[in-house]
Amino acid sequence: MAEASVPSTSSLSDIPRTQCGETEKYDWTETIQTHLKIAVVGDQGCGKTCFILSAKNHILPDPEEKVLSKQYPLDLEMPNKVVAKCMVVEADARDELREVRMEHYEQSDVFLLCFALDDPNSFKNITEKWVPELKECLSKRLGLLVGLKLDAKREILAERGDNLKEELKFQEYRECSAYKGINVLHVFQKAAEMAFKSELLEKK
Ligand SMILES: Nc1nc2c(ncn2[C@@H]2O[C@H](COP(=O)(O)OP(=O)(O)O)[C@@H](O)[C@H]2O)c(=O)[nH]1
Ligand SMILES: [Mg+2]
Repeated sequence: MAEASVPSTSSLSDIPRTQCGETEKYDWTETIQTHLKIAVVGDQGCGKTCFILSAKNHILPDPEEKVLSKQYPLDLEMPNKVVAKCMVVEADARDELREVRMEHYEQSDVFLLCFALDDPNSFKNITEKWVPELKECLSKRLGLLVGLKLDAKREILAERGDNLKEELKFQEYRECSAYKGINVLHVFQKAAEMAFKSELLEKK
């Protein structure tokens, strides 16, 4: 896989912030010359790396590849063939890396809070670990709740995901499978769309 081209975590300051708010207006007819920063958050093992790689390469990721806390440039095709240039960050879930995560959160425009649909513990940790950690940032920015591993034996019903989304006041709840390539790109496109539309709304 194209590992060599992935920037390391140490180059946080190299990542351009979203400049969408600086443009006069946004419509879906111009290429977006900006980097929207999307943070992917959730328990170790819930499938974050495969989820990102699946969106990036449109292929089945190698499950043996261990990639931690990396940043991935991702060009997303939006309506009217507009390209949204995104930087996707996988937050390393290890407890001792909280400070690094906080630095990423500060710079992120939208958060994908992920759990594995076959792992109730990762679902529980959305409420018990990740939302409390993200609290400050989430009150100001956008959050999507994402159920990963849709192809695996489901332990969390879609209804529970929907209910949690309502309870936590997230904008969306989506489910996808990196293994089967189901819905993965849609989740990122939704995140980008929400972010750009909210920038627009703030300016009104
Ligand atoms: N069934 C299934 N397993 C997955 C999927 N995505 C990842 N996995 C597996 O879940 C484990 C953890 O995946 P990984 O992406 O490294 O999780 P991370 O620690 O959150 O980055 C690996 O064994 C993957 O093969 C998926 O879409 N379906
Ligand atoms: Mg990972």
